[in-house]
Amino acid sequence: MKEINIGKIKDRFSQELKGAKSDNEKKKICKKYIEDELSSVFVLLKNISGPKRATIGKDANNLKQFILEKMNDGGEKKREEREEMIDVTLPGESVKRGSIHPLTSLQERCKRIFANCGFSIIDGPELESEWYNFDALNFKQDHPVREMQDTLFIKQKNREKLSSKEKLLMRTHTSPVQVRYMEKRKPPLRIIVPGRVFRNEATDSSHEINFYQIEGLMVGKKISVANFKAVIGYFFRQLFDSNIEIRLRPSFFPFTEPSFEVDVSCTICNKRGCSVCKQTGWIEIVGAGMVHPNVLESAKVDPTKFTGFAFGMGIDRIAMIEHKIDDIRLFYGGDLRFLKQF
Ligand code: FA5
Repeated sequence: MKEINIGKIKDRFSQELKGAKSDNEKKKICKKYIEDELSSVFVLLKNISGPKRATIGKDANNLKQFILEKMNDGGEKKREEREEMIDVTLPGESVKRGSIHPLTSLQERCKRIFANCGFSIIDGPELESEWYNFDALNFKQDHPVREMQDTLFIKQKNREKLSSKEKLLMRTHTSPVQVRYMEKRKPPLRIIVPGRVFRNEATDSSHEINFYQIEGLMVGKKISVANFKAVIGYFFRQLFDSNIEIRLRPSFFPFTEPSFEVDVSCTICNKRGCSVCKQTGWIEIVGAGMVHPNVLESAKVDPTKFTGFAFGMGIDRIAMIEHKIDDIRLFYGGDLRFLKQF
């Protein structure tokens, strides 16, 4: 009986395949080896017995697998080539457009309203000194009133030996810019200061550790609470529709005397009470008052000649009222499903 040598068949196959000039020719060779050569090997195998039959059978099957893989090679390559081709007739991918963050657009609108009443827009540093954030604003050293605003202090070497002008913190409000500005410019003056502020406090639906304020300051001769009421009333009428109600409540700030807070009726629950307004029907938006004489003096402004009002309003809270958003944390979560709505 003719000796079966699978190794030799494989060599012949490889040799022939090398000489093939096209995919078609390659396919034909593969087919020939599977259908003719290997088929006759399998027929011959029937007459062999014992371990020899098992070895040849295994080798023949491996060769069949090898030839089948070679046969698919051409097709595989073609598919890859097809995938690499660029179909210029396909429609292009649409570019996803971003949108302006609701807090940014609200801040821009607020700036425009105040600018229309003659207020200049001023900037100040977020990394502030204890002097401007507290001392110059009549927050007495070691007085519990400093705890009104939980502060993020900056770690500094030998901090206890530094003066309050050198000790650094993240500003807790935009009010330090009042003093910074009055040191440089003399009254009459009208400014607003939009900016980011930081507080070391627990967050909830209406409190964040990082939020935005707009500070307002108007100083001149005979400036009174009546001027403040007129300005803030005008501002809210411009910003909201007339359904919004506003109320002034007496309050306390070390840097204003008298001091008050401005509340706006809660649009989220229509004054029925909800988690945002803490069931009161009102949301506190603005802290304000007549600039304390000590603050004017800190900024070298003569309190016997000039008076003024100041206010600080929370932009985030206004945005919540405007868009009926019941959790301040949504502004900072970066969830595009939320942000895309604006
Ligand atoms: C102040 O920050 C004073 N500097 C305001 C001021 C300025 C008073 C000038 C007098 C003269 P207050 O801590 O109340 O005050 O904050 C002012 C406003 O910021 C609040 O009415 C509220 O709208 C907003 N606000 C305060 N804390 C938070 C917070 N954790 N998250 C979001 N908004 C806040």
